[in-house]
Amino acid sequence: MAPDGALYLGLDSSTQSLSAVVLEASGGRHRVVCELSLPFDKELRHYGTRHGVLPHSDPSVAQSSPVMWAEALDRLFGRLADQRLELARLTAISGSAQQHGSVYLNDAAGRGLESLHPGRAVPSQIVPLLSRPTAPIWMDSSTPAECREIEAAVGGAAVLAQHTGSRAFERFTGPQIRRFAMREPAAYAATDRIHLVSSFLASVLVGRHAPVDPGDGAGMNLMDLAAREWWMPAVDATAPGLRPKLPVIAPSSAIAGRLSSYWRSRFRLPNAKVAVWSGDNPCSLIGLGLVREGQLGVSLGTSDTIFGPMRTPRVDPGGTGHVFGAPTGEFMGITVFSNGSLARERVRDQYGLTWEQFSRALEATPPGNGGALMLPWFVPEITPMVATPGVRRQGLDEHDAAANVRAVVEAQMTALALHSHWMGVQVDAMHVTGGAAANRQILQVLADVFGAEVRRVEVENAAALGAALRALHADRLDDGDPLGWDEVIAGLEQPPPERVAPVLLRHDLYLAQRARYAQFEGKEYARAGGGEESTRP
Ligand code: XUL
Repeated sequence: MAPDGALYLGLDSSTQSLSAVVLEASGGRHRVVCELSLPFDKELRHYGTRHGVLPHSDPSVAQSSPVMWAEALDRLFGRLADQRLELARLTAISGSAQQHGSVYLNDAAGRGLESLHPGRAVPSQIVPLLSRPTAPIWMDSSTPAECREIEAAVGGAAVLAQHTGSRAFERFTGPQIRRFAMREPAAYAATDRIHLVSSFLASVLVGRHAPVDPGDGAGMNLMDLAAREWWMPAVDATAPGLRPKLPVIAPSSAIAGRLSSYWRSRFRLPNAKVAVWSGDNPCSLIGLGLVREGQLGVSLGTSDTIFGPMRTPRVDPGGTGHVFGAPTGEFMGITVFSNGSLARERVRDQYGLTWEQFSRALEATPPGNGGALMLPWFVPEITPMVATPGVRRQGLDEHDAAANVRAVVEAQMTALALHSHWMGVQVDAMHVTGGAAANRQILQVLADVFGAEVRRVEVENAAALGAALRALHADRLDDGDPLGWDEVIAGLEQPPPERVAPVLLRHDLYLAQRARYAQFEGKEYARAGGGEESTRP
């Protein structure tokens, strides 16, 4: 049992913001006592990001700034120190981060991280440690050639998927490393360590190179999923001399170190433990309380994702989904769509609507939309892979605002159902999080499309909450007083979730619509050049 009064901090460095959730333990239970968020565009304007991404002339390139992420950490700790939280009780910290993004450090980094000076803010001290000033992130789709090269070198997409959990994906770290190594060989040669966003930020906190966990490591196309070790055929196929540049892999419940003296002196923090960080999706799995196969989570955020625990890894034969490590030590299946809230916002803005009007438009239109369909590819899509964006409509009048609102939501929920079938999970209930989960009309469409009850937990940030729960779990394990994952989840004091029941008649209608949507998607995907799919597993 966690000591009474112990505080556990979960951080989430997502695409658009850095958030924190603080849990307090008491009488064997734990409850959220503080939630904070720091949006990058607004609070760190000097980096010039839009939705957390640096502007670039090539729409397929998406990069962000590792220095900005570190500065956000500095600011957030400043903000936490102002919360009257008695941070002397801070026992353990863990973190979550957007997956796949990579940070390139030179050989001064080991020493530099260790000796950050508490009298000077972090940015100027991080800049000299980078061998590449920017970090490619998950929205980048500039590496189709590198994907094909890596797949060919290991014996094909199916072989890569069998070992690493996914065929090669443009945003995955391996193809991104290959592009950098081939295009900027001198900078690559000057790179001593390549971190994920998660392991980079953990390193900044502990003052030395931190490990990667199997959850985030599986998003690299470089890790052997079963062995939880680097898979050398993929490492060799990716870039020359890559192996020594990769961090070690450690279980997500391991302790990476203690808060370095920089954080302790600058913010008067105790010698708190820092548990290994993970990706936002593995962390959301825990934040939503999903620790048993059969449970499914949906995150409606910048990206829309659908995921669930898996006892044993089952790879998607269609090649669109992924298998990652789960923080429980088992596995998780996941499918990611890049046209999440960005697509919903585009429709809202195109018709000059408020979110309130968007909801009313959903209410005012019939389920099934009179047969009208939309493929909501406002930005390059990951599932299915469509590099050149463009919205497609079938039987849908572009000038009809309400019908377009319903079409984008039905398309997204239908795509979630269509592309999660491979997980083979018998769905009992859907656990939903993310900004758009606040919209009851969207949840109703989700419930009707899946024919399952939808539960919305009130916590704003499931990934940060999951990270805080992981910190608690890792701390107990480290103290030789381990808690089972069921106990960790059951001990969380939370308001009961909002429940939305499916209307079964509508579910039948949506089943028929799903088949039509699949046909439309298949046709347009092929037209967009997706014929390459024949090379996929
Ligand atoms: C997962 C993915 C996204 C990012 C968003 O594969 O690409 O969900 O993790 O933060």
